[in-house]
Order: sequence, then C-alpha cells, then structure tokens
Amino acid sequence: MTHEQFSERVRKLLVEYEALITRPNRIAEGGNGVFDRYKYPVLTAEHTPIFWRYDLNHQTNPHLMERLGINSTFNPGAIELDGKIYLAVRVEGTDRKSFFAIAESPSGIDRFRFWDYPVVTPETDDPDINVYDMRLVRHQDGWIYGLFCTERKDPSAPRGDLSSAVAQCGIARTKDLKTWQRLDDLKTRSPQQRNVVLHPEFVNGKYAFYTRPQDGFIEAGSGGGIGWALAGNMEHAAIGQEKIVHDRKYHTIMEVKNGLGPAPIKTPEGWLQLAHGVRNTAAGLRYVLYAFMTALDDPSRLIHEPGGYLLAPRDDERVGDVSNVTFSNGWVARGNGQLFIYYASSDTRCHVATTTVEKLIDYCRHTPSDPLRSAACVQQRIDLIQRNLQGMPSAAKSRPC
Ligand code: M1P
Repeated sequence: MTHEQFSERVRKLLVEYEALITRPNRIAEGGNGVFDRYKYPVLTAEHTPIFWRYDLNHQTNPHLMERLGINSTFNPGAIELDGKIYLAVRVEGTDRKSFFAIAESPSGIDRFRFWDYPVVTPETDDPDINVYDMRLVRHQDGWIYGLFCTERKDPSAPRGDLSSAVAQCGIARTKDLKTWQRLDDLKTRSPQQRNVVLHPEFVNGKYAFYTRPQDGFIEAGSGGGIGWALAGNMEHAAIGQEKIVHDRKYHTIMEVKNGLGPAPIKTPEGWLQLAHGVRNTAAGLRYVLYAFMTALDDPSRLIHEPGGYLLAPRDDERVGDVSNVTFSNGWVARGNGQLFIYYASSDTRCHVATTTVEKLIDYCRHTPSDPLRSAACVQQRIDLIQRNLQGMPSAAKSRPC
C-alpha cells in the first residue's frame, strides 16, 4: 500500500467510524407496554476507537492491519453524572481478556463514545487474570464504587485443566471514573462469588452486599440464590453468613442459577431490583432478565415477585459468543422517572431498553407470581381471560368456545 493509499484508507475508516457512533437510535416497533427496545445496539466491538485496534503508522503497519482486535463489548455498569450517561463497559480483546472502558452519551440511547484510554484498574498483590461485569454504585458515603468479578486460575484444578477459575468480587472506587483506587477483594465464605452488588445506602450503619454464593465456577451446586450480608468497612470488606433474598426454584427461569444485576433503585414503594435467571435447555443455558422488589425498611425482604421473565433474548440478540443470553448489570433512573436498562445480548454487544420507574413498579406489583405448576398457570390465565371477556363488547365475545 502506498502512503497515499494508506492515508486514504485511514480517512475512510475514520469517516465510517464517525457515521456509526453518531447514528441516531430509535425505538423498535412492537413492544409489550412494559419497556421499549431499540433498533440498534448502543455499543458493539466496532464502536471501539480505530486507534485502539489499528497501528496507524504506515511504516510499522504498511498493510493497515488491526494489530489488537476487539472481540466484543458487553455487560456494562451504568451511571448518570451531570446529565450524561456513562457506561463502564466490559471490553474483550481477541485475546479473551476483558477490561473496562468508559463510554459516554448525551442521550443514553445513542451516540456513545469511548474515552481515549481504557480504565486502568489497579491490581491487588494477587493479580487478576481477568476482570469483568462492573456494577457502578454511587454510595451514600460519597464514593462511586465499581464492584466487578475478578478471576484467577483455580489452584486446585487438576493438571491440564486450564479453564477452571476462582471467581471473587474485586472492589475499586473513584470520584470521577478516571482515577481508581483498588481495595481488598471482598472476603466471603463462598468458594465462588460472581454478581456481587453494593447496596447504595448504609444498612444499620454498615455496607450491605448482594452476593451469589456458588460451589463451582459454573454450577451453583448446593449454593446459588441472591444472597445478602453486611460488612463493617469497604477497605477490607468481609462478610459472614449470607441470607438468601431470592432463591432458585424448580422448573423456573432461574432453576439453574440467578444473580443480581445492577444496584437497586429506591422508590417510595420499595427497592426495585433487576436480576438474571438461568435455566437449562437442550441447547445449553438460557439467561433472561427478571425484576422484583424488596422492602424499604429491609432491602433483603422480598415484597413483590412477578412471575416469569421481564426481558429475554430476541431475534439477533439470540446469537453471539455465548448464545441465548441477556445479561444486565447497569441501569439509570433519571430525575424525570425515565429508566434506561442497559443489557447485553449473547455476551457480544450492548443494548438499551427504556421504560419508567412507575411502569416497572406497576409491573412488579401487578404481574402475578409464578404459581410453579402448569395447572395453576392455566387457572391464572383463565382468570385473566374471564375478566377481559366480561369487559368486552358482546360482538367480540362471539367466538368458538
Ligand atoms: O455467559 C453468560 C454470563 O455468565 C456469567 O453469569 P453467571 O455468573 O450468572 O453464570 C457471567 O460470566 C456473565 O459475565 C456472562 O454474561
């Protein structure tokens, strides 16, 4: 490639990139009254800056190749600061390692732009091999905390097993999303901890954690469920016995495992909670999102438990590196009541769904809970049909049976 061709190709790459990241998004057609999906994902691997991937020097990269490819952008933590939306995105390189990078948007639904440099996450004395799924929480103590999963090779794995990991909760804090202070990893009694979330307020003067105690790296085993425990400080946070707030149940969307998503949102009617549930299928695990509410005076006490899922993989969302997955660890409730739910599909790309806090409370309060048996589900549906048909004009009722 001549120098001129190289420059022209770089120019074209940059033009195409700008067109992608400034593309307006819009609500997708359809919808179920609970939330709106959007036509385009808010972030994909192609949204990462050209200068993260290519060596843009003709001398050292005469063929203009990507030198450090990006595989995926997913599972973002989210926060609003001074009217803008910031996502702490899990970016995965083609080398399988994840790291965090901040993308900001003026609207929350489109025009997300990554900051020039990824987040420099300080390490502990025992370096992380992989970090992912940061939950951003603005705590009552004045810090913004980022709780994330830190993975290290399982020292007890048999020789030759180069996959098994120990997953624990890493903790870092910041005031500006730029400079991060690393704290000790959370100490818990569970051999595996993913999906740990910090409650935004003190509870009985202590820091409160939602956890997901698990026996194995993949399998919940005898553990599982969304747990809850308190810690005296964040610098050397340690918890004891975990109380289960929301357990797995047989033949449900969370029969295999579940885990809290982002930190809950405080509403006059209770804490709004978003989580993921996992079931087994012949095609592998299926991850869906579900919602529930806990009590204001005790965030570990369940008060509303709508049955079924809130959001499940659909259409293109169903396919990716880990297919049939929707996962969320970030949402933002704006001052006007609007709620942005950031979710990733199939461990590949980030999307937004919008609703309002009011609608999600209504959903939690008035969606019947899962009666756990087919016959009881039929009765639930018959009750709805009867109420509807009684209220419908007689012409609409004249149908067979
Ligand atoms: O691959 C699907 C998800 O698997 C994990 O979730 P969980 O801990 O509930 O199994 C996480 O690694 C998550 O990042 C991933 O999206």
